[in-house]
Amino acid sequence: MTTRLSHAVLPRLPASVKVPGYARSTVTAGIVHLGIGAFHRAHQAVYTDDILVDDPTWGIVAASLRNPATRDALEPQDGLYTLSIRSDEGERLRVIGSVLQVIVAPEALEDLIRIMSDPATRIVSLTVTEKGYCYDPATGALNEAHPEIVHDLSHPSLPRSAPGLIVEALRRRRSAGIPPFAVMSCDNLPANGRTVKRVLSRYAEMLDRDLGAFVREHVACPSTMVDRIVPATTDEDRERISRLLGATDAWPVMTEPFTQWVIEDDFPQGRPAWENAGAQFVSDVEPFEHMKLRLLNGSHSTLAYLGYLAGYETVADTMADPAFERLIQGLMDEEVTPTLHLPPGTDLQSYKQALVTRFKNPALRHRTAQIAMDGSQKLPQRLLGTVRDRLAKDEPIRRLALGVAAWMRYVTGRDERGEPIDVRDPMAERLRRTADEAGPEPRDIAQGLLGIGEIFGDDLPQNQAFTNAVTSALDTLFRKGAQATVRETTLSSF
Ligand code: CS2
Repeated sequence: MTTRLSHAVLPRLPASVKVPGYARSTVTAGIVHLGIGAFHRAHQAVYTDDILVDDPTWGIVAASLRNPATRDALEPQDGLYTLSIRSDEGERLRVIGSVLQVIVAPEALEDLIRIMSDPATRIVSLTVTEKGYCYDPATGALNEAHPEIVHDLSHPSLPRSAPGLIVEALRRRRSAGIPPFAVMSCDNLPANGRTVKRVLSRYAEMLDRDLGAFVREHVACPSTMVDRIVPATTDEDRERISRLLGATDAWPVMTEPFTQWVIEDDFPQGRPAWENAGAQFVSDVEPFEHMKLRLLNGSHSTLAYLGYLAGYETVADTMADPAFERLIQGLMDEEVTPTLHLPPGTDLQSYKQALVTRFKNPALRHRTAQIAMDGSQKLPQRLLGTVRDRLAKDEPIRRLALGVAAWMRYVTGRDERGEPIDVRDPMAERLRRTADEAGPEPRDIAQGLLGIGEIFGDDLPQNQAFTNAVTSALDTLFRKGAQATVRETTLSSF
C-alpha cells in the first residue's frame, strides 16, 4: 500500500471511519503535552479532538522526551492517526486530529521550550510514566540524586527531565512577565497534582529559592484521574488498520470503549470545555483516584505478575482462568473495597463488574509483560497503600501479599521454566542484584527486596504481619508455581 494517511486522503476514507469535524487549518496550539505515547493519543488527545469544533485554540503540540519513533510515524501523516476502539462487538475507527506537531526534545529543545514559554500555551500536560517524575516512589519527594536531575541542576537551560523542562519554561515566562501555565499530570501517580507540584517546587528551589517559592505559590497543578486501557500496537494491528482505511497508518492506537477522566478544576489561564466530551470536573479527585488505582491498577499488576509466571500472555487469557478471576474478585471485594472512601453517587458494584468485563475483553491483547514493567514505581500506589490501610486495622492481606510476592518472583529474572525474564524497570539492576545476593531461599529474597526503602518505606519491612505474609506467599510461589498458588489461595478460607 502506498498512500499514507494524511489530510489529503481524509475525504476518501471509508464512510464508517469518523474524521475530525473541524478545519484543521484553523486550529492553534494551546496545550503542550510531554510524553506522547499511545495512552495520551487514546485519552486526552481524543477528548481534545471532541472539543476543537467549538474552540479551535486548544490544539496540542506534543513532545517525546527521548524517542523519535512517534514523530517519525506521525509527521508524514500530518499528525493524524487512527484510534481503534475494540470489543467483542467489533472495531470502530476514528481519525484524531488534535495533535498538531510532535517535537523530539533532544533534537529541538529550544523550539520546545520556546513554545512552552509562549503565552498561547496555557496548559502543559504530562504522561511521562511514573519514572518520568524523577521522584522517590515511597515518599513522593524529588530524587535529588537522580542522574537527570543532577544533570539539569547543573545545566538548567538544557534540561533532559520533565521537571527540568517545565521549570525552565516557567522561569522564562516569569522573567518575561507571562503568567504560568497550569501543569496537569495524567499519570497514575498518587495525588498526581500534588506530587508534580512537590517535585517541581523542590527542583526549582534547588536552582533558586525565589523560583521555588514562585512555583509553590503561583503554579496550578490540578490532579487528574485518567482511565482507559491501551495495549501496545502490534505490526498486525498496523496492517489491519491500514487495510481497513485504504491508506497506511504507521502508528494507529488500540483501545477499549471505556474511557474516564476526572479533573480538578484549577486552570487559571483557562481550559478546554472537556466536560462537553465527557470529562468530569470536581473539587477533589482523591476518592476517584484511590478507587481506580487500587481496584484497576492494583488488580492489573497482580494479574500481570501472576499471569506472566503462569505462562499467560495477556490479561484476558489470565482472566479466562477461573482461579485468577476468583483471586481478583476476592482482592477487590475483600481487601480493597473496605479501604475506599467512595466518590459521591458511585455504584461500586457496577464499577467492579465493569472492571472484570474490561479485563476479559477478548479483542484487547493487553500483554502481561507490558503491565509488569516498572513495578518498582507502581507497587506503592497500587498495592502498598491498601496494605498499609489494612495493616493499621489488623485486617488480612493475603491476596495483596501474593501480588507483592509475585512481583518479587518476577524481578528475580527467571521464570518457572528457568528461562530469563526481560525485567524492564529503572531499578532492574538493583532488584536482580538484591535477589542474587540473597541466594536461593525465598525468605532471604523477600527480606532483601523488602529492604528497598524507595519502594517499601521504613515501616513495612518492620511489620511482621506484612513480612510473614509476603514471605509465605513467595515461598509457595517458588515451590508450587503461580498457577497452583493462585488456586490454593482462592480455595482456602480467610
Ligand atoms: C496498566 C495501566 O500498564 C499498566 O501498568 O495498569 O496502563 C492501565 O491500563 C491504565 O491505567 C488504565 O487506565
